Amino acid sequence: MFDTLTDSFKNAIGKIRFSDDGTALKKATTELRKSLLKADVHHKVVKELVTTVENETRKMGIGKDNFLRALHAELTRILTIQGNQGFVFASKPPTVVLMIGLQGSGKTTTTGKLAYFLKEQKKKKVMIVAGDLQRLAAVEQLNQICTQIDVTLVSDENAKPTEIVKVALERAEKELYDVVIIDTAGRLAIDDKLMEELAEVKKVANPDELFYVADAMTGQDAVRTAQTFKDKIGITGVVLSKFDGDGKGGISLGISQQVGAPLRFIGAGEKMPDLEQFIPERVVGRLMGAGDIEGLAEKTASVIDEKEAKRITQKIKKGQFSFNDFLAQMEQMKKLGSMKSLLGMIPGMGNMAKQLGDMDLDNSDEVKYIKALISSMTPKERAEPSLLTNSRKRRIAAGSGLEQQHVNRILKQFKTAAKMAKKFSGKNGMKQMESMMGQIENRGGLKG
Ligand SMILES: Nc1nc2c(ncn2[C@@H]2O[C@H](COP(=O)(O)OP(=O)(O)O)[C@@H](O)[C@H]2O)c(=O)[nH]1
Ligand SMILES: [Mg+2]
Repeated sequence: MFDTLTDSFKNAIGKIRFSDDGTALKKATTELRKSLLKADVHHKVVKELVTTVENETRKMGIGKDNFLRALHAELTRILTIQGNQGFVFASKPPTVVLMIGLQGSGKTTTTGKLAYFLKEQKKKKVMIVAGDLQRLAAVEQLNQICTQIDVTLVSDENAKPTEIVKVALERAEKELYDVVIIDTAGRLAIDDKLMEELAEVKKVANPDELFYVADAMTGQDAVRTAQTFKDKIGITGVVLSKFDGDGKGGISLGISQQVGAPLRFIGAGEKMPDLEQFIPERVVGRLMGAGDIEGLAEKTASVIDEKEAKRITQKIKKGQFSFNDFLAQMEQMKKLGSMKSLLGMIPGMGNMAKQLGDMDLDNSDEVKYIKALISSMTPKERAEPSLLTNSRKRRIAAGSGLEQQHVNRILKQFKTAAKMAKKFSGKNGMKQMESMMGQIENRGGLKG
């Protein structure tokens, strides 16, 4: 997710080889400045960061460790803006969130993602309110999202946004909702009449949070527009959407400072799980190549049922991993969002994530074939892969519409995977895994 930025820092750090070497420090800061600018970090932010890092390193004594220390401190400082971090619940529920921003910035999608995050990871009762009633399509879009993630939607195409909000809040209070997220109408550009309407909605909603959704692809434009929203309505947090489309990611470093409100979430994909909390401390770790173990643990723990995970681990250890377990695992993986974003959180795996690209578990052909194959098996066959004789394989091939050879290949892969899993679940499993990954990376086996 922060590949380009992480590379920038790595390159700069690499320039400092010896202690007390002023020329090396100059080289490092020049490299840092150049690559940050190239990554689209705002020039003022770059200047401040580079100057501070240089001065602080000199003060502490030139050397790699002190350079790293100074960089760490400065990154933390520029990312930490006064205000809430991550998602903060109001002392008295429901926590009311108003989503604002330009049309097409990703408000509606982010509304759904945020609801999904709160429901799945924080186990909260969430309501979404359709405050964008200008377009029928907008309500329909929210309808689809809410059905998909199973969250209550309050909407009424014949009422004014302020009326809907009033009704929704009364209901939220009565039915003990934890969070109410209000999606609002888009504006193509700053428009006085719509701003007034938004101000009215704000008055009625009395929100705990005003999240400004900025499209990362529009870069500095998003930041400039934020200022107007801030002056006219107010902003308590920024959500950066479409971060997956912004190859450089530099905007994430400057936006909190520039808008004067903390960056709270990053959206990196069109699917509901593609939203991550932006916690400065953790992000700095990732930027400096140390991974985000806390973030990963949080994300995994919320979707993986602990008991189920234990059960599966036991089965793997005994070599009893079945097709049913495989399907269950696939479902859990899907909830975790893209593989790529997960890999990026593991220390040292950032490079691999970059090479891997996006593995789409929903739409990959291979996954579709495997599912077709498994659904053509009898329950007994699913539970006991060793039952699969040649005649059974022929029947399954016919049933799933796959070639016999293809069926054989998938089954063989499955067997190998189950064996590997068994091996890795043993005592030195993690070590073996690491050495294997190392080999792959060294060979460049994942490139292309
Ligand atoms: N790739 C990608 N697309 C996104 C993301 N967030 C939103 N979109 C897409 O951007 C378009 C506009 O989003 P929408 O939520 O309707 O914007 P709104 O007008 O502000 O409500 C839609 O096609 C979304 O699927 C994201 O994080 N990544
Ligand atoms: Mg919308």
